[in-house]
Amino acid sequence: MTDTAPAARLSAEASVENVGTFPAGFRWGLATAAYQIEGAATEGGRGPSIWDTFSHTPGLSLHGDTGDIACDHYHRWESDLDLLASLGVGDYRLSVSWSRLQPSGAGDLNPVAVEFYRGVLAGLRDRGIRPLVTLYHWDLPQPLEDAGGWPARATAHAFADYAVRVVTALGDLAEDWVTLNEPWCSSFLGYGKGAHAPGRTDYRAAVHAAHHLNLAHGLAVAGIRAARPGASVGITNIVTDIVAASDGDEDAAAAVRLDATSNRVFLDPVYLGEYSPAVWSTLGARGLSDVVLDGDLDIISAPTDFAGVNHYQRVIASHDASQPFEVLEVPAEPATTSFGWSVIPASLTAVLTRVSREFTPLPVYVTENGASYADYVDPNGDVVDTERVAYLRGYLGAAADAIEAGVDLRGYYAWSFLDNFEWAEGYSKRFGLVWVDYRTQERIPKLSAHWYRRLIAEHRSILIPR
Ligand code: IFM
Repeated sequence: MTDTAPAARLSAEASVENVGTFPAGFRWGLATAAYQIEGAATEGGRGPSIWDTFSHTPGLSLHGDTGDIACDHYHRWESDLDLLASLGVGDYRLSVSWSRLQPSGAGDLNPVAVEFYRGVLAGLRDRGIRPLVTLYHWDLPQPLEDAGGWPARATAHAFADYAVRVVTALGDLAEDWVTLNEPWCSSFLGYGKGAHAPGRTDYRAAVHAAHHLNLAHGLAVAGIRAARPGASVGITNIVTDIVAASDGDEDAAAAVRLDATSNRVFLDPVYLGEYSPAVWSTLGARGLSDVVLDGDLDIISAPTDFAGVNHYQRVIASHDASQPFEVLEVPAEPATTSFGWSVIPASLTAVLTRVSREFTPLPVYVTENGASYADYVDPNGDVVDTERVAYLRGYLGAAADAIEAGVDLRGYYAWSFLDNFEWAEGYSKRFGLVWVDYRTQERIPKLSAHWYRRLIAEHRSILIPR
């Protein structure tokens, strides 16, 4: 990618200077997920996942959008990897599709899918880009949902079996593995609120799903360790910055409950080997005590190599008896992304320092952070996303503040490499540093892509030793 018009428009406030100081070896990356970019939903032996079913159900995804074609990355992966390399990133977080690799949810992997992912991973290697591979980014094979989905304990064992097979088949091409992406979304959004696949609205089932996702992670860690002793493995959780709406006792208690259901139910068992009193008091009688068996917490807390943190929001919690868990949550102000999410960089510093101080001394990666804006192609053919540049500048500065405060932060993967299928919001929300024209599949690096490339180049030359 050459510096063209947008790069020339990098203004003083968008300069890459003074963003912060990052240690030697810091991983500068971009992130995607399989269902959001691949398309080719019925090709190469791929079977349906819960997201195919959900997005094809009238009324569930905006405008009826589906991931059938998405960014057509399945057919365009080589030119996409060229584009990625041209952005100067040394690291790329991708996910592999369970329903492509193991369409029935059991048994041998689909050789066509294995060949596809081996091509992608070898392509990254050939371009000098280090992959971080997520094994589950929400695309549960539909047959497993039909058999009970994540509320069923058997799904945890199915995931561990799948994970071992994948790491065995691909592990010579990737060292770094994330078991699950944001189990909060898979459980509470998918089975409780019903806003994500499979679209169920049963919070008891959601709590069962949360525990079984935690168990799936722990079982997979053990299996991966046995199959590939050299692999580096962790889990990625979304960590939300939660603030009580007032000093009152009721709102403070609501904030504790929201923290229990958003953060602690996933962070506690993996890093502390327990569900804390806040989690038990919020979720014990709402389903957790139904499913936690002797020995589960030992499995779930199997040592990992790093902690993945996805961060998007600060939310304000207040007591409201009509809401699930009696908590009303609203985005903090300023809520200026096109999703209505807050833009408060200090919340990233807060969650990183919290994870590091309260939960784990492990190296931390920001495995996702980014924002959707109402980007458009201007009459010059450019996408001048100054809001996203300001966002990245602010949040990377906040990441540097966390390092300064002692967090062992080793990398940052901006969400996302490409505009893509934003789940129930379809194609209406653009998070990419690269614009995708979904009609022609043309890619246009936005101003933010030029900025990020320049930032990476600058920071490579002003590294401080760790
Ligand atoms: O697009 C998603 C991604 O799949 C998971 N984390 C949040 C992103 C933005 O909503």
